[in-house]
Amino acid sequence: MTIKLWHCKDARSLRPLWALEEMGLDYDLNVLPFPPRVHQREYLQLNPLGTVPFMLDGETQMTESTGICHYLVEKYQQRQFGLQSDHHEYGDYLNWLYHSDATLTFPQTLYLRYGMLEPDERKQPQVAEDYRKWYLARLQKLNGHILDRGFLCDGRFTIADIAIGYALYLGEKLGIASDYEPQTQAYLERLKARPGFVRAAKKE
Ligand SMILES: N[C@@H](CCC(=O)N[C@@H](CS)C(=O)NCC(=O)O)C(=O)O
Repeated sequence: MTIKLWHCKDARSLRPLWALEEMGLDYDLNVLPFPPRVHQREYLQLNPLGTVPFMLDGETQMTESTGICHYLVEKYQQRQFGLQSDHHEYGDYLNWLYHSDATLTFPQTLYLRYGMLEPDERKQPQVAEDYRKWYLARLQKLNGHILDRGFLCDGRFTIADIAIGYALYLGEKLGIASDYEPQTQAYLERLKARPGFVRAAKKE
């Protein structure tokens, strides 16, 4: 049984795609036009949310990008990319995983929608600007943490770096990265230079 992943270029599905490449697991990739609920209506039969990622692994269906990365670590015993519950940084590791989407990607989607995707008459420049600033302010925790570290947890690369790194990468795609602090920009560059990231980006 091969893992199947549905993905759109530069979308949050890049998190599990990157994780699969780092882990060297077999998978089938389906790349969809964005947004799939408009350009690929039949996708809604598979995933009624119409969002990416969607992952199928046997009977397991998942729609949360960071949750899929966590699943892959545990299900496929990819322990070198995660932390176990008896590790003293385990709480920190989980916090970064949840932080990645609930705190960082969330304000970016409002910036993207009301600053870029909506037709001109529905654009909301004030909302876009407020959520751009909101996102940059929420980077405060990362900015401090990464000052004297190469990676987020345990001094090594884990899926926490994939989850947070993707949020930084999306910010770059949205043109917000010029406001990143130097240590945060350097962290993003380190992550993008990884062969696993380069392979994932090519598969898009
Ligand atoms: N919390 C989910 C969000 C998934 C999501 O909203 N994905 C966006 C792309 S980044 C999407 O598919 N949008 C298309 C739409 O809303 O129709 C995750 O982290 O995977």
